[in-house]
Amino acid sequence: MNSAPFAASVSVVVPAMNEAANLPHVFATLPGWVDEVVLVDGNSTDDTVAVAKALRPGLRVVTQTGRGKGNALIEGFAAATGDIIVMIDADGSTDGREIAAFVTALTEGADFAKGSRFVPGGGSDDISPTRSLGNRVLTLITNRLHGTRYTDLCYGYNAFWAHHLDALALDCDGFEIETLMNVRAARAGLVISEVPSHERSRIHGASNLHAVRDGLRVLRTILRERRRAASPQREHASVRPRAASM
Ligand SMILES: Nc1nc2c(ncn2[C@@H]2O[C@H](COP(=O)(O)OP(=O)(O)O)[C@@H](O)[C@H]2O)c(=O)[nH]1
Ligand SMILES: [Mg+2]
Repeated sequence: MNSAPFAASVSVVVPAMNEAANLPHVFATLPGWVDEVVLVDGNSTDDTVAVAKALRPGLRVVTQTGRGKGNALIEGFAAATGDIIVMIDADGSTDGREIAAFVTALTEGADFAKGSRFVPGGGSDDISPTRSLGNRVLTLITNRLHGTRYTDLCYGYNAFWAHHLDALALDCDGFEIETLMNVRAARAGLVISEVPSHERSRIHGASNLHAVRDGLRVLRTILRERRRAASPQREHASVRPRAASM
C-alpha cells in the first residue's frame, strides 16, 4: 500500500451520469493512497466511461442495473472491496482532498462520517436558496423524528466502514439515498461524526435533482423510516460534532 497514511484500505465510489467533462477535475483531486475507485455509470450517453478509464488505469466500472443515484450507490457499495467506503460526486462539487478528513474521523472511532456544509469549516458554492431552505426543513424534521442532531441531511459526501453496510440495509433508488443512510445509521446506533465539507459548484452540465420532486421523496423516506422504527425500541445515535481542524 505504498505511502498510505491509513492502515485501513479505502474505496471511493463515484456515481456518474454524463460527467465526462468533469471527471478529469474530480479524479485529479483523489489522494494517491486511495486503494480503489469504483465508478458507477448511469448508462451515460457521453464518453464518461472511456474518459474515466483513460484517466485511471485500474478503475473499476459498474454499470448500474436500475435507475437513480441511490441505485447507483447501492450497486457501487456492493462492488467495493475496501475496509472503508467513501462516496463522492462526479460533477466537481465534492473535493477528493477532503477524503483524508473523512477517513480520519472513521479511524478515530466513528462508524459513519457524514459530510456537513453547515458546521464551521464547511460551506457551499453550489446550493441554491430553495434547496438550502428545503434541506434545512428536512434536516429539522429528521432531527425531531429520529432523535438526531444533524446539521445537513441531503449531502452526497459521506464515508463509512464497509462492514456496516448490512446494518444500513440500503434499499432506495433516487436522491433520497443520503437521507436513508443518515436515518438508518442513527437507528442502527452507529457512532456518527459530522465532518466539515466545502461543496463546490458543479463544473460542467446541470444537476439531475428536481427540488420539489426529490424533496418529497426525501420527506416520504423520513416519514416511512419513522413508522418503521415505531414498533420496536431502537437505539438513537448521538451525533458527535467534529471540532477537527479543516
Ligand atoms: N450512476 C448514476 N449517477 C447519477 C444519477 N443521478 C445523479 N448521478 C450522479 O450523482 C452525482 C450528484 O448528482 P447531481 O445531478 O449533481 O445532483 P446534485 O448534486 O444533488 O445537484 C453526480 O455525480 C451525478 O452524475 C443516476 O441516475 N445514476
Ligand atoms: Mg451536483
